[in-house]
Amino acid sequence: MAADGALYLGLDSSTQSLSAVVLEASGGRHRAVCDISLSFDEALPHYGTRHGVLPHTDPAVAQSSPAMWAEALDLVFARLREQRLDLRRLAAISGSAQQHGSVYLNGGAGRGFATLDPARPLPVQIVPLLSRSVAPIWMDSSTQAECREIEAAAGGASRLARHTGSRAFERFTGPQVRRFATREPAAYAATDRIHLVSSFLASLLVGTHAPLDPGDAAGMNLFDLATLDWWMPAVTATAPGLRAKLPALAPSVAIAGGLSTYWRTRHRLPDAKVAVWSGDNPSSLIGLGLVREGQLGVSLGTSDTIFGPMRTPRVDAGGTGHVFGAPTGEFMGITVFSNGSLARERVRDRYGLTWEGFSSALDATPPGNDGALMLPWFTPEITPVVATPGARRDRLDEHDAAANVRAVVEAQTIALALHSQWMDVAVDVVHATGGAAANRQILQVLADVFGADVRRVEVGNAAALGAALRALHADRADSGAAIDWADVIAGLEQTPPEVVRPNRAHREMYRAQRVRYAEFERKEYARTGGEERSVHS
Ligand code: XUL
Repeated sequence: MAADGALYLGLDSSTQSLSAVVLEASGGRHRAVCDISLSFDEALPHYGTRHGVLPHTDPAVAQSSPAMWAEALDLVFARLREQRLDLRRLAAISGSAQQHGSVYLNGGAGRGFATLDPARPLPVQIVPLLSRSVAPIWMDSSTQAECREIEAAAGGASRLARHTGSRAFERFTGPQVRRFATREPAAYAATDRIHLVSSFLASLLVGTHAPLDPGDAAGMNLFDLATLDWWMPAVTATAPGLRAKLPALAPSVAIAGGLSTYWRTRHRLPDAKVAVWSGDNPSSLIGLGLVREGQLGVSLGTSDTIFGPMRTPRVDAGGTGHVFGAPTGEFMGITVFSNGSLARERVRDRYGLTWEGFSSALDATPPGNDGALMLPWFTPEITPVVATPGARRDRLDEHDAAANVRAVVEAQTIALALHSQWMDVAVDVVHATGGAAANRQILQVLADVFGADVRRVEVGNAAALGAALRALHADRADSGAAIDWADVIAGLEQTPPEVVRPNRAHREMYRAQRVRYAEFERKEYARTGGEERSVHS
């Protein structure tokens, strides 16, 4: 058992901000005592990012700054010191970061990490260690050619997906590395180590090259989910000499090291353990309390996302889903839809409604919408891949505001169910989060379509909270007092979630509606420019 009053810090370096959540453990329970966030654009304007991204003339290119992430880490510790926390009680730290982004370091990095001078600012010490000043991030879509080349060289999209959990995706690290190696061969040759954002930040904390966990490594198109090691056919297909430049791998529960002198001296911190970092999606899984197969998470935000633990790494033959490692040591499936809030807002605005009006429209219309259907592709969609935007309607009057509101909500929910079928999970509960989860009528549709209880889980920052819980879990395991993930989640003090139960009759009706929707989607997809990206090819 850790001493009562022990503190656990979880960090999350997302696209736009760095967040920190501190948990205090006491009597087998733990509660959040601090939750802060700093926006890169606002706190560090000298890097010139917009929403955390560096400006670029090519709209397909999205890059950010490793020096900025490092400076933010320093700044967040300075902010934590202002929080009236007794940081001498800090037992362990873990973290997560936006997935897929890569940081390129030269041969001096190992020694550089070990000898950071607490008297000097971090960025000026980090810049000389970089072999590439910028880091490509997950919003980049410039690597179409590299994706095709890697798939071809690794034996096809299907084989790549079977091993790594995903066909080649533009934003994944492997295609990004290939582009860099091809376009800037000298800088690639000068690269000694390629970190993900998560392992780069963990390395700064421990003062040595930190390992990658299976959660984040699986976002690279390089990692074999079956062997939990690099998959050499993909590594070889990606870039010359790449194997030697990849970080070590370690289970999510591993301790990467202790907090280095830089942090202990500069921020007067104790010799806290640093647990291996992970990607923000695996970390959010924990933050939302999803630790066993059967639980699903649905995040209704800018994009809609469905994800959940899987005992074994089953992959999506449809080519849109991903499998990552889960912090529990098992796996997680995830499917992302680009038409989330954007589509809901389009419908709301088109009919001049407020959100209250949107809810009233749902109340005023029958579940199943008298058979009216919509395909909610207001902007280009990624699940399924639809390049030509525009909503499609079947037996739905475009002028009927209420029916269109119900149609968009039912369409999005049925799409969530259809495109998560590949995970092959018997769903017993759905944890819903994100802005639109505040709408009870939407949660009812979710419960009816999935035939499962829906719990509305509202946490400030799920990824940072998940990282703090991971720090606690790793510390206990390292101290010889391991606790089950279910107990870690049960021990978290939270306001009890709102629970919405499914209606049996509606569930039956939605089963039939789902078959019609799938048929409509298949037909429209084929007719109006679905892009052929199945891994069956
Ligand atoms: C997941 C993905 C995003 C980033 C955002 O595949 O690209 O969710 O992790 O932070």
